[in-house]
Order: sequence, then structure tokens, then C-alpha cells
Amino acid sequence: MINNKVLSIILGGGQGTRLYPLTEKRSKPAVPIAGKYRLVDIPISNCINSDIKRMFVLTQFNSASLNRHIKNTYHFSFFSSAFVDVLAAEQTPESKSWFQGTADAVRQSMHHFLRHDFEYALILSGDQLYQMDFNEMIEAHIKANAEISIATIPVNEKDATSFGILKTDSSNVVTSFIEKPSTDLLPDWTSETSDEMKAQGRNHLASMGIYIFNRQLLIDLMDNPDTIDFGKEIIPQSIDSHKTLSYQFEGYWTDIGNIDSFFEANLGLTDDIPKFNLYDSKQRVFTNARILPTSKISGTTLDRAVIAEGCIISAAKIEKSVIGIRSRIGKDSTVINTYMMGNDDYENLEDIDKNKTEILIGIGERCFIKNAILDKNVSIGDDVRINGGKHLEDAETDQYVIKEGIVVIKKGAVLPKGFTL
Ligand code: ADQ
Ligand code: ADP
Repeated sequence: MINNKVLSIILGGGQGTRLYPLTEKRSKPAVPIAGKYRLVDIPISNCINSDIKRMFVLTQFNSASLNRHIKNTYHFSFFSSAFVDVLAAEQTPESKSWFQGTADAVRQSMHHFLRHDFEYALILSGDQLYQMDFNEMIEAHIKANAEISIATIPVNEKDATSFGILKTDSSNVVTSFIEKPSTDLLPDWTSETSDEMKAQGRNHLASMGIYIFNRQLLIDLMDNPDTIDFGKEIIPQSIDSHKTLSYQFEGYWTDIGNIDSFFEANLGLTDDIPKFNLYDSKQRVFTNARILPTSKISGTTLDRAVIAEGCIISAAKIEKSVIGIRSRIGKDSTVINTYMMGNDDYENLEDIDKNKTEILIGIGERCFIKNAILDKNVSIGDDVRINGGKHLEDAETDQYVIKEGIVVIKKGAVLPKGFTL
């Protein structure tokens, strides 16, 4: 079994500034998505579905919610060699700083990887939404006798400037690579793609940031402390001297590393036929099994609503929205184009009385919420109106951040009755 020879390294995130404020109080892999999962569940599930069961998650800082989530979710048999280990940037006598970039994160963690027996290191990004069988990629890597493989996907001109773009020969061997080229350089960086991709204007071959390295080569490359990133240094400096294969993928794949793409990817789950399929019994997405009660909904018109377990909803209308675990939405409220992450706990009458809370956790009555992300445990008073959209300028307060028209209510924020935005 080739997957026994693979060790997976998930790049869990740098400082997470692009997903701020969702990363204000937690590390990026712990950011909740799709109502009940966390970002890190995507690459981990892809590995498990590919029978790759030894995984390291590299993260800039260790958040309690990430550790708890991993510990509560991924239990493997006592007799199995499977594990998911979180490695946070740590101070050692040799290195005193945080991970400087992706290659530096791998370098600083090498001593942990080398304790394990593996022939191939599979390096994955932690902020992408996709379903992929890594075995096919590993088989192609071995068959071609490659030293490095890069998963690639055709992209259009507009997207090409945000990715590493490459060119290959007729055997899919990478001949040149440029990290995030400027628009004026793009005409020199087109590739022959399938008719379906061409019809969508996708004529540039982008790196998906998913790599396979042969063990010894990774050790050798990590010896040079001047290389910080895979995209900026390691890949461009390696392609001439090490056979690098492009493994082309044409399924759904999207980067969810910033607020805008994160919002779109979550709301995309409300489409009639979502591009990311959570309802596939062969490619399951795993997460913490919380044993929550069913959701209770009354008097609500639901249209393209994705609703997680344990919710108590009396809203008037929920449209094109993802409602996370244990959410509470009061009477006559309307929620449109919104991702509500849900709550960590329920408030019972005793708690409410004890805390003298006037504003209950969740969304109150007669509210109107549109184009928003509500992080976990927010308390929104009655008659609050949040009308997000491009007419709003970027802003930040203690309670919320506005980025490209999307209003992000921070974790645990309390919005008083009648608050309007
Ligand atoms: P980017 O996504 O811009 O491009 P980068 O910011 O290096 O590259 O992030 C790659 C992954 O590593 C992300 O999941 C990120 O969260 C994580 N990461 C970043 N810094 C980290 C750190 N210090 N510690 C741990 N994890 C960290 C890369 C490639 C491009 C390619 C795109 C595809 O460089 O060539 O096209 O990915 O998305
Ligand atoms: P979920 O994935 O259900 O959102 P979290 O990991 O965010 O769960 O935990 C929800 C809440 O439950 C946290 O705020 C925390 O206080 C509490 N909690 C969960 N597990 C533990 C634990 N093992 N020890 C202490 N508190 C916990």
C-alpha cells in the first residue's frame, strides 16, 4: 500500500491576517465552516478518504479550540499507526522565531517528521475547499519517477495573478514556474488546457499549493535556511535540477483564505447543486460528533437554507444562509445571505437569570441581517438591522469588522437592541 509510505503535512496558516477577525481568537485551522466543521477538517478528511492516516498540522499558534477539536474528533484505534498531531511554532535553542513562511514552518518541524518512516511527504494547504483522491497523484508521481509533484488546476486570467503559474512539457514535467505573475506577464504563461477549461477561459496552469516531495530531497532542500516559502523559493529553485511533475486536477477547488472567498464558499453550499458536495458517502467530511438534538424550526420560510443540528429557530425568513450548530433566532427576524456560525452552548433560564442578561445569545426578535458573517456566540438584541453590502466602507470596531461590504460580527460580540448598520 503506497499510502503507508506517505506522511501528510498540513500548512495550517500564517498569521491569519487575511481571515481577520475570524482568526482574532483562534488559529486559522480552527475557523468554523459550513455550519459544523472547521477549516482543518477539509484536508484531514481528504487524507482519511485517501487512506493517508499520519498527519501533522502546522500552525502559528496553538489555540485551545484547535486542540480540543482535533482531540475530540480524530480518534484512531490504539493498534493503528494513524494520528493527527498539531505542531505550533515553538521556541527552541536553535530557532527563536515564529514560522517565517511555509518552507520555514516545514523546516522548523522537520525533527518531528523524521521520527516517522515515510518515503513521500504530502504537503497541503489548510485553507482550501476541495475533494481530491491523493492516491492518484502519488501513483502518478511514482510512475513518472518524479522527485517533486505539484497539483495544478487551470485558472483564468483574473485569478492567475494570485497563484504560482507554471508551464510543462508534453509529459507534464514542469519546465518553468513563476509565483504570482503580474498581469502584463500573463500572455507568456498560457498552457494548453482541455476544451472544457478553454471554454471557461482557463488557459493558465496554477499550482494548488499541494506538493509531494521525496523524503531525502525534502531533507536536502530544508538544509538551506534562506528559503522561506515553497512558492517563492523552493519550487522555482528546484524545477531545473529535480524532476517536477504537474498533476492536473479539474474538479472543484477554491482558496478560502480571505473573508470574501470564505463567505462565497460558505454561501455556495446553499446552491441547488453545490460545487462542494457534502452529501457524498464516499468522500465524507469528518468533524466533531457532538451528539446534538435535532433543530426545531417554527413559522419560518426557508429558501436555500443550510441548517446545522441543535438550532432553535422562530425567524420569519431565512434565505441563502448557512446556520451553524446551536443557533437561536428569535421571532419575526429575517436572515439573508448570511453565515451564522452558531453557539458553543445553550443558555438556559437559570443562566439568563443568574447573568442578568438582557440580550440572549443568538439573534433576537424582529431583526434584519443581510450579507454578514456572525462568528460564534454573538448576542444580537431585538430590532437590530445589519444591512451589509458594497455601499458600506471598510471599518473596524470592538464588535465588528466590515471587509468588502461583508459585515463580520466578532466572536462573542453583543449588539444592543435597535443597533443599526
Ligand atoms: P499562497 O496561498 O499565497 O500561495 P502562502 O501564504 O504561503 O501561499 O500559504 C500556503 C498555505 O500555507 C496556506 O494554507 C497558509 O495558511 C499556510 N501558511 C502560510 N504561512 C504559514 C506559516 N508560517 N506556518 C504554517 N502555515 C502557513 C501558495 C503557493 C502558490 C499557489 C497557492 C495555491 O505559493 O504557488 O498557487 O498557494 O493556493
Ligand atoms: P464546538 O466544536 O462544539 O464548537 P468547541 O471546541 O468550540 O466546540 O467547544 C465548545 C465549548 O465547550 C467551549 O467554549 C468550551 O468552553 C467547552 N468545552 C468543550 N470541550 C471541552 C473540554 N474538553 N474541556 C473544557 N471545555 C470544553
